[in-house]
Amino acid sequence: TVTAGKPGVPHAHYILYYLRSIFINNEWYTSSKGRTFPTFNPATGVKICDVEEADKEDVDKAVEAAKAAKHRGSPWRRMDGSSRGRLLHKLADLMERDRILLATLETLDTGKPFLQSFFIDLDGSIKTLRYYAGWADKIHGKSLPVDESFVCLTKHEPVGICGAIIPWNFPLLMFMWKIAPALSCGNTVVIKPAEQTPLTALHVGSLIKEVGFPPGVVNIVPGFGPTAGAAIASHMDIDKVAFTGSTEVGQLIKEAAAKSNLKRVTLELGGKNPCIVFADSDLSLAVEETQKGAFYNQGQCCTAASRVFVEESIYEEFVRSSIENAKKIVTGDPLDPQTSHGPQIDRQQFDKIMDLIESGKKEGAKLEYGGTSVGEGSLFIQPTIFSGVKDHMRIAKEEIFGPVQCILSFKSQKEVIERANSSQYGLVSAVFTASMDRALSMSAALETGTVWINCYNALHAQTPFGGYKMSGNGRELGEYALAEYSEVKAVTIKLSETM
Ligand code: TXE
Repeated sequence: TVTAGKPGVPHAHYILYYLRSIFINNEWYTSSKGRTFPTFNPATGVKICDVEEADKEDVDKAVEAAKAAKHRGSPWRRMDGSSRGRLLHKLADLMERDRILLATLETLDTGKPFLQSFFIDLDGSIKTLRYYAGWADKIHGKSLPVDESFVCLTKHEPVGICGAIIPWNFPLLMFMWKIAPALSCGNTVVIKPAEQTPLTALHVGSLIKEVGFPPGVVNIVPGFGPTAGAAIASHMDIDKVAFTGSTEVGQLIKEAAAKSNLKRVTLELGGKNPCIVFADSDLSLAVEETQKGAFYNQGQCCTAASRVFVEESIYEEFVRSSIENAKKIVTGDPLDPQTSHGPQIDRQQFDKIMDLIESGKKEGAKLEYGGTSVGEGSLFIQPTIFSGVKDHMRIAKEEIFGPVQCILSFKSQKEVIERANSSQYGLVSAVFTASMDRALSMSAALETGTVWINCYNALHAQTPFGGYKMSGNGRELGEYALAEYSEVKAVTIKLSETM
């Protein structure tokens, strides 16, 4: 065991100490296999530090801690909802206190521009905590009118131990999307950050301890997917697993859940999201929003606007304006406040994106802008625009997860609905039009969990988020997420006499 002193306001030595460790029972542990793994700054390729690598044994230890923390009579189990809410608010307060530190760590570990980390990731994370803090004492069942002389009450109880496996594109935000509703409902958590980006999660571990969450309520196991991740998915004592990542791994998670203890599963997977721009739309708004959708976070978003369908009559003008708009993007050092575009996360993702760009060129799409990497050996890819994209091309079908905007043209509303829906994915879509009538018919026709009208990436803690089809199962955020983290118990009482 590594015992760290009282955190207080974090200072450099303390941070370097705990950032390397596994967080179980509010203590810092070394890896039971004695292994570490490096985490790199993708903007420079320089190693930031080595982190203790959790494997199955460490996951088992974390699950034991989570089990003890939710046991009958434990402080967490006996805690009032309002007190749980206060702890979540206090965690949000400490994240506000450490906002610069967390945003800097997030930028170092992911390569995303600092101002985006500071304003978007931190803001979303803090708001998610506060939103679910508010719910903690408002989660309740119903009294049901049943036949004959019975009274039936429903109670919403925690599911138990919730496993969470999260990706590297929004490490802090995904951490909060998972733990905030889970804790609000009274569960305990074992969470695995992505191997590329463990650092902000570990700093949050120190804040969880400082806030005073009882030991074992949140346990953080940095490590790899096939080892620590698979151990969570197949654990017999984990009651639910929430996963965000690739569709392929989502399928493995569901299989592992089925083959172990039939734990509940929620999945937030890939997307190939259609944006439909009608000729009557505000063109500059549509250009700006669809491009933000395509390039935000270097295109590494499950919500990426990766199929932009533009009505034929405005197609050329739209492509021209998109190119002009892309010229304003500033690629560079993510810590520089001027920068709006950083590197991809790692070589594997970089190679996948470059391969798809090459396929676009080979299959006959017109490369209008970008299309190459920036500098020898770096992980930066220029924002890239293809026009003349056809539905059968790989870039129109596969999730690119990089800064590549594919612009297609369409003639009629009926046709574009068919084409937008002909995908295995169904995460988000967007419609740009001046007609609310058309916007509403389109929102009914599109097979996606979210439809944005005249906006893009408009995510709120209050609004449910999740996918149709192979984009996932279940919903995160909003009141809907509470159902994913609660069991419903029916208590039926026989009355001795009816009044
Ligand atoms: O994802 P993985 P990768 C998509 C995107 C990207 C592709 C591959 O298209 O190019 O997936 O990215 C853990 N059992 N998205 O390889 O592998 C892993 O350690 C249990 C979309 O990074 O799915 C990490 O914590 N867990 C996406 C998490 O799964 C396993 C975000 C995600 O990694 C595991 C990221 C296993 N067998 C990628 N294997 C989104 N929806 O936003 C891996 N993991």
